[in-house]
Amino acid sequence: MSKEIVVSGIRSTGYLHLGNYFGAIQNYVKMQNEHNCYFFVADYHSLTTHPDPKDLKQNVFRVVAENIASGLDTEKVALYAQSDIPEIPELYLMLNMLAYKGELEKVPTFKDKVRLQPENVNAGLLTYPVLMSADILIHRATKVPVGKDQEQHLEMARNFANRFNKRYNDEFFPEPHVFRFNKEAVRIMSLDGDGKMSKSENVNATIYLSDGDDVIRKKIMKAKTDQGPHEPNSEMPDFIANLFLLLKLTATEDIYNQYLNAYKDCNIRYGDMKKQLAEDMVAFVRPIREKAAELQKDEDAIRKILKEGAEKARPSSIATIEGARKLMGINYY
Ligand code: AQP
Repeated sequence: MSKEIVVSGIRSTGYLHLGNYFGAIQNYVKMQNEHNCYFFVADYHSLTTHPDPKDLKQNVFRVVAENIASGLDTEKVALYAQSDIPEIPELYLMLNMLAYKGELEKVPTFKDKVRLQPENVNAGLLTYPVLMSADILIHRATKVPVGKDQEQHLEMARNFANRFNKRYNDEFFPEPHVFRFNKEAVRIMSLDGDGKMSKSENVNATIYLSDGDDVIRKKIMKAKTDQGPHEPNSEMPDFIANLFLLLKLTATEDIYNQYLNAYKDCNIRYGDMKKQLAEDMVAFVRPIREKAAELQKDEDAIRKILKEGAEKARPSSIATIEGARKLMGINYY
């Protein structure tokens, strides 16, 4: 039986963090044995914020190194740079003809960006979900391991696939769906309780896979807490639930349960909990950081990985574009 096709990407907009790890990469690693996986560095997507050309290569190479250091095996998956697959922008152009200004303007992530960078509301920002759809549909993928923040973009990818099918052929693109191992989507909040951990925002309250031991300790000790619950079994505010989530993801079950019970019984000591979390987090991040740093020293090896990744990703991209061109009537010779 042929393996199901999986696609997912990470933008080269900075240092990877716990949100990228637990929201995306951890799922990539779990999927790599059973699926036909295409994972890419979304360097075209990062251009919407006009990065300095001097930084781009380093950012792309770091994303590759941090993915591998987190357990991705390039013998098992295709790991490539989006810009090495020319069929992606071609499909993006085709899908743009099926995407409407009104629906793109309503996308919450677009509205956020308009608020954050009012001086640079470019067409690339507006059509971000179309490019993301092209990234996925180019391999006719069915499973897309992404964080909760990307669910609406996936819905748009399904809409574009269905519109194409309706217009040109009923079955050309399968519907892509969000995939995750646990029912609940993981969303890692920033430690100050203000939004999510992010590559380019909340940097002092985001834990990066490249953070040193003491930086991790300091960030965790400064995490937002409150007075603690006054009644047994109180509901947690979201910033406290986030600390418990991080503890669950990195500590042993016994330790997690010990603090959870203390919370339920109203005798939680956040200082102790943070110290525990800091040590578990240091132990979790350190091997990834060290391996990623080692990998980044050998640029030729990273170039080779990207080149081989593109070679693995091109055949299915070419097949999709040839099929789409034919269906659309762009076949003159
Ligand atoms: N805080 C988060 N919690 C869970 N999942 C997250 N992801 C990102 N942040 C969190 C998931 O990571 C994957 C790659 O994200 P991306 O690079 O494509 O873009 P993003 O979602 O915009 O991530 P950042 O890190 O916040 O980047 P910037 O600061 O550049 O905007 C996606 O699967 C995403 O769901």
